[in-house]
Amino acid sequence: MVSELFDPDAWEPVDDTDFRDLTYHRAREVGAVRIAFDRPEVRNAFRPETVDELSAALDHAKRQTDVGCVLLTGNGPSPKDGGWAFCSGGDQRIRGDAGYEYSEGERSAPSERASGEQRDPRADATDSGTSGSGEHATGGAAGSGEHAAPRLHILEVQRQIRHIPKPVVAVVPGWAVGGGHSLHVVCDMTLASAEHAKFLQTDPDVASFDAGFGSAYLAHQIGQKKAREVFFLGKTYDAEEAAEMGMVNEAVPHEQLEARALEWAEEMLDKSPTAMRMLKYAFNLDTDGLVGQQVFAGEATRLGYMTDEAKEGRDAFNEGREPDFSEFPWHY
Ligand code: S0N
Repeated sequence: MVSELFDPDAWEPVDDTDFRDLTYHRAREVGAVRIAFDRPEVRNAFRPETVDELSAALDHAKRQTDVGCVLLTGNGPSPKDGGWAFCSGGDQRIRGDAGYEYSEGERSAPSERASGEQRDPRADATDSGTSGSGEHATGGAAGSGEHAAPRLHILEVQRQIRHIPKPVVAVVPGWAVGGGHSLHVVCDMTLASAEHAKFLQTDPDVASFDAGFGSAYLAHQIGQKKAREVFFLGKTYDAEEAAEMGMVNEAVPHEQLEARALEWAEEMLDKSPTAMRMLKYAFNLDTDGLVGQQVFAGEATRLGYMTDEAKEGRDAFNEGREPDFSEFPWHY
């Protein structure tokens, strides 16, 4: 069983992956993928290997041109006590002095497994356009020994979620806590179980602090006073309260959570991919500064390249002649 809320008729596993801390499926009828934390016995806490796999799955999803939506969720319930979780943040049991520690001897190659190809990790840095943001965290560092260093790379995954050119929906069946709370914050939208979802920031209790999107962007969503309350008081909010605050889009009966998420995906898949991509990057722009502008501009460049005007510029150069732009209007 993948998860009690998982419908095996709606999904099939993505073939070329062998994740340990995640499950990764593609919808049979819709261009959507489902990425799920699969450590329910620890409320889906992430360790470095989990983050590597999540990064690889997102990178894989990014590259599927017939996939228009990513659902990010947590499998459950816990076999130990029946508790539900989206994600409870960094696994505190393996937190070292300089980050989260890999297991002894861990040398997984999730990005290569996910993409089904042997890929030079440096290739990402030269990806064209914005969909190759060069930020996927695994770096395909398999076998190189790079994994030996303690990591704090969930922040790189946050940037992947921001930059992947399609909506990412957090589907929250239970606890969203600490770094898990921050992950739901960075997702484009959040659906939450009316019965079991709980939102909690414990960062200052364990002396960690997401001083980026997890806090400052949260303040954009729910306001400064409320965001400070979330971190400074560490209150727990249910799905209805979180929806009222503006950090959850909809509270859904638990049993219907994943079906509703798939309906949302279907809804979005009917829309124009270009419009959706430009809108996502437009929404990001004001909070992402020059990086946001660069990402948006990359997509604008892609649109420009597709025009006859751009083709004339390219062809003139290749044919060794002066470009003739006279037939193209100065639109206003
Ligand atoms: C989630 C909570 C509230 C659930 O409480 P509940 O339902 O009472 O269950 P428990 O009995 O407490 O838990 C069940 C089992 O799960 C284990 N467990 C739960 N969470 C974790 C965890 N995060 N790490 C390891 N184990 C966990 C419990 O120990 C228990 O195990 P058993 O059955 O063996 O006793 C409650 O569990 C809770 O409060 N959990 C801790 C939440 C937390 O503090 N998380 C860490 C917060 N900080 C971060 O996530 C780091 C932030 C971050 O990502 C970041 C930010 C900036 C820069 C870098 C980073 C980075 O980390 O990379």
